[in-house]
Amino acid sequence: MGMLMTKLWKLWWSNKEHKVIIVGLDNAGKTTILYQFLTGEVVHTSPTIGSNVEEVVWRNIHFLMWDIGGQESLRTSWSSYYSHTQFLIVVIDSTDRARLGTMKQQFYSMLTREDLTKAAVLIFANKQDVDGAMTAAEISEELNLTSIKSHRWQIQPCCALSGEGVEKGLEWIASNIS
Ligand code: G3D
Repeated sequence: MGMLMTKLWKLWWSNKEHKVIIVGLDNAGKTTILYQFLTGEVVHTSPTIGSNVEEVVWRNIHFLMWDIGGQESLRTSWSSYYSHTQFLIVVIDSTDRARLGTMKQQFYSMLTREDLTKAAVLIFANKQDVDGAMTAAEISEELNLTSIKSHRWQIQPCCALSGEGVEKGLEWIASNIS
C-alpha cells in the first residue's frame, strides 16, 4: 500500500504544473532565458509584445512559464498574469545601470501584491559576459534585497547567451517547490 501511494504521489507530482512568470524591463533577456530553459539554445528574439508562454519540463518537473513584455506600455498589464504564480523570475540587464531604479520600483510594487504573496523570487543578474556589467552583489545592494523578509528570494548571476548560471537558477526554483 505504502509503495502504491508513493508511486501515485510521484505520478501526481510529475504531472503537476508550476506557474512561473518572467518579468523585467524590455531588452533584459527574458525571452533568451525562457528559450535557454526550453531548448538549451539561443534563439533569435524580438521584443515581446504581450507575452510568450511555454511549458518547460526539467528533471521531470513541469513548469508553465510566462515571459511578459517589458516595454513601458505593457508593464501595467503585468498584474493580469499574477494569480496562482508560484515563482517570479525577475531578469535584470546588468549593463543597464540607468534603469535599475525603474526596475526596483516595479519590483517592490510587485512584492506588495496579494496574489504574489506566496511566490518565491529568483532574480537573474543577466549579461554577466559584458565588460563592466554590475555584479550580482552590486545589484543586490542597489535593490536592497537583504531587507526583503516577505518572500523567499535568490539572486543568480547568469549569461543567457551561453546559458551559464541559468540552470543554477532552475535548481534553486526546484528546491523551493512546496
Ligand atoms: P527581452 O525578452 O527581455 O526583451 P531578449 O530580451 O531576450 O529579447 O534579449 C534582448 C537582447 O539582449 C538580445 O539581443 C539578446 O540576444 C541579448 N541578450 C540576452 N541575454 C544576453 C546575455 O546574457 N548577454 C548578452 N551579451 N546579450 C544578451 P539583440 O541584439 O537580438 O536585440
